[in-house]
This record gives sequence, structure tokens and C-alpha cells, in this order.
Amino acid sequence: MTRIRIRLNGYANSSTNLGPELGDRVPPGQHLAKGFPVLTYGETPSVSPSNWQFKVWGLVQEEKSFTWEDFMAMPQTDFTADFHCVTTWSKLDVQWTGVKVTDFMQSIQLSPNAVHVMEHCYGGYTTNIAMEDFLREENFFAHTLFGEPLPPEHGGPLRLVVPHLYAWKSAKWINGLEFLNKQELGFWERNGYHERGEPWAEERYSSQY
Ligand SMILES: Nc1nc2c(c(=O)[nH]1)N[C@H]1C(S)=C(S)[C@@H](COP(=O)(O)O)O[C@H]1N2
Ligand SMILES: [Mo]
Repeated sequence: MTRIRIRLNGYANSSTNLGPELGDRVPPGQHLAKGFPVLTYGETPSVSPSNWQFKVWGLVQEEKSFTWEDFMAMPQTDFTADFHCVTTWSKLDVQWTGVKVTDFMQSIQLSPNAVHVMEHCYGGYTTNIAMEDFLREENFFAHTLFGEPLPPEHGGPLRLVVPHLYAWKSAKWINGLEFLNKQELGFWERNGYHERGEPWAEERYSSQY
């Protein structure tokens, strides 16, 4: 299996006292979490892989529906990536297994005017992401966390992980992608959070633009 270690840090962060090795991995205003906190707005949906369905619609040549078996038949990759929640906790070196977004996208034909994506989830959560942020090589759909099936509270059976943006873009219980010809706002983005959410630039709130 392919293994990918994602390092997205860029510069030393003088706002923490973490030392040179960690200072350039923990973005400004963040601290290291103990354990792996769970951050969910609302209930944790319960979905078994046998009932699970994933849909793609909007600006695609053909709307499509995927089963759990479809996802498991795609190339599988191990990832190690840092995870940054806008509420200021970060967790380094989270180990996941899943399907790269770019591998999944081999099964999709986008319309030429698709420039933005809405992530949809069981439970109704949504979050938006620009196409160039979505199609990055280090993004993936995860079904395994530290070698175990992804627990429901962390988004199992399947979640998206977008390591270069704050973790609210990493939709848990993801069940669909809607391709758009312009930006629309997801749940937190309509409720005061930044449309993009890049941790190194501290893009936290919509009041910043
Ligand atoms: N469907 C859904 N996805 C979600 C959320 C949510 O409430 N619902 N919370 C987001 C936020 S704010 C964060 S920080 C991460 C938390 O992931 P974790 O609970 O696995 O730590 O999930 C993101 N994805
Ligand atoms: Mo978060």
C-alpha cells in the first residue's frame, strides 16, 4: 500500500513555546491537544457500511452513486497528517487509511464550469471548499484511524480529511459532493467562520474579509 507523510508546515511559529521541531508544525494560536478530541455539532449519525451511500451531483457530466464496496475497490493509501481545529487544538501525526480524493475523482467527469464543492453529510452538516483546495494530492476519504475502523464519533464509516485547512472542512459521515459554478457557504461558513480556513494564515472568522 502507498504510504504518504504529509508535511504542510512552512515557517517557525514564534507564538508558541514548543521548540524548533514543533514550532513549525503548530500554527499560530494553536496548542497541542491531549488525546484526540471529538468536535461535533449535533448528534452522531449511525450509518452501517451496508446502508451507506455516497452521491455526486451538480456540475458533473453524470450524477453517480457509490456503495461501500465501490470505495473499498479503489486504491487504498495510508496517511500521516496533522489536524488543526479552529477552536485552537491541534493533533499531530494522526494516522489514517483511505482513498485519495484524486484517486476517487478518476470516476467523476466534471463539467468545465465546476469551480467549487459543497461537502454533504449524514445528519445535514455541510462545508464548502474551492476546487483547487479540494483537488490537492494530500486530501483523502478516511475509513481507518490508527489501524482501527474509523469510530462513529470521528466520522465513521467515512469522512473527508483536508489537512491544509482547519478541521471543520474535514466533513465527518460524508455522503455526497455537489459541484458548483460559484462559491456557496456551508454550515459554519454561514455562521461566522471563514470561507477558506487556512490555519497558517489564521483564517478563522468571516469578519476577517
Ligand atoms: N458532519 C460533521 N463533520 C464535522 C463536524 C461536524 O460537526 N459534523 N465538525 C467539524 C469540526 S469543527 C472539526 S474540528 C472536526 C473534528 O473532528 P473529530 O471530531 O474527529 O476530532 O470535524 C469536522 N467535521
Ligand atoms: Mo473544529
